[in-house]
Amino acid sequence: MPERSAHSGHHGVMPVIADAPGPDHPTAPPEPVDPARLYRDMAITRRIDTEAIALQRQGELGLWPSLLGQEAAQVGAAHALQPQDMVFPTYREHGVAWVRGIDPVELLGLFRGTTLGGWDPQQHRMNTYTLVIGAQLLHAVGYAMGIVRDGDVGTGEPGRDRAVLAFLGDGSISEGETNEAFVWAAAQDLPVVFLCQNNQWAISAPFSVQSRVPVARRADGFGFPGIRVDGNDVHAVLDATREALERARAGGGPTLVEALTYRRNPHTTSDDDGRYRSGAENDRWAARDPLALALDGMETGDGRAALLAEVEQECEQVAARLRAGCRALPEPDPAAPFDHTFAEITPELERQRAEHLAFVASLEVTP
Ligand SMILES: Cc1ncc(C[n+]2csc(CCOP(=O)(O)OP(=O)(O)O)c2C)c(N)n1
Repeated sequence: MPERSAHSGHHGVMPVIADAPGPDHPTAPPEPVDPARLYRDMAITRRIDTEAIALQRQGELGLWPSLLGQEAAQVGAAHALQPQDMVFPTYREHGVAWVRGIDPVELLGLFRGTTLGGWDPQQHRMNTYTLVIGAQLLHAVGYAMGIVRDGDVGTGEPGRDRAVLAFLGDGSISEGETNEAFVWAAAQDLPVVFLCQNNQWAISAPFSVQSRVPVARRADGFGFPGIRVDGNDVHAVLDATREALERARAGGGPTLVEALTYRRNPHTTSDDDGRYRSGAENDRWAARDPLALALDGMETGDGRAALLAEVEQECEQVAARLRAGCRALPEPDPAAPFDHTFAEITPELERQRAEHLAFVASLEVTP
């Protein structure tokens, strides 16, 4: 498999938005990412998604938000990260979690109702999912302020300068929190990259009712660069996000990257998208499948056949682990939510906890 040469940026950038300026400080040329690695991560991400949908259908999960079609946007963006960077996801970033080294079994707990989190955010430098639209962007901005106060921006020391990558959906741009986060990031020149996966639907609300201009153009009004890329082209997303993160680490402030893509499955397994969109639209996007596009750019022949066989085997292993791991997820301790509310529990919470535990105990079936 030939190494793809390092991209200098702008590959697949869509011709809508003025380009962002280059990094304020020169940085070392980025390491090329092996296209085979990108394909593998996208294929495994898709398999995690498909398997989780099957688990939901079998009653093992209450709900699953599918990412079908958004693999390139997520895997491309995640590969732009340095280990020391921090990620703030929504609830659909399964591909980012995979690249960040999170065991996919840990993604399932939230949707099985056994945990409110699932993994250690510090260990993986990726916060847990949030279901509240836009909330994570204020957390991201707060975290970026912390990075500045720690002096970890613009030092030029590799491994020290850090940035935040915060994910949002197109529906999120209508939220107050999102706009507050943009204002604050701009006002303080914070090291944060906002990555909007514009999958064109906020459940049943089409993008046209959210905005009269493309997402990326909104950045202009806040005073930082906005870049729109083909979100189904993994290399385009990687290049744009890498450039934006490098600028952020170097002290060049925030960027909004819009990855234009499409969610080909319903919003979640509880949604019926046949009620609000056409199969023809879905077909048009299926023809621009991110995995197929990534393969198109690679060499054909024995190398490709070997890669596909290897990836397929790995997908099978991940899927088997997911099935077994899901059923083995531990039942939550009913006292846990009380234990994590305050550093010290209050008398009122103590009373509520006792009442709650007595109620849970009353539900237990005695032989
Ligand atoms: C503050 C808030 N308002 C409303 C909702 C209900 N809700 C859940 S998902 C969603 C649509 C989100 O769309 P988008 O931001 O485009 O993300 P996507 O699901 O398409 O990835 C809404 C309105 C919510 N979870 N939080």
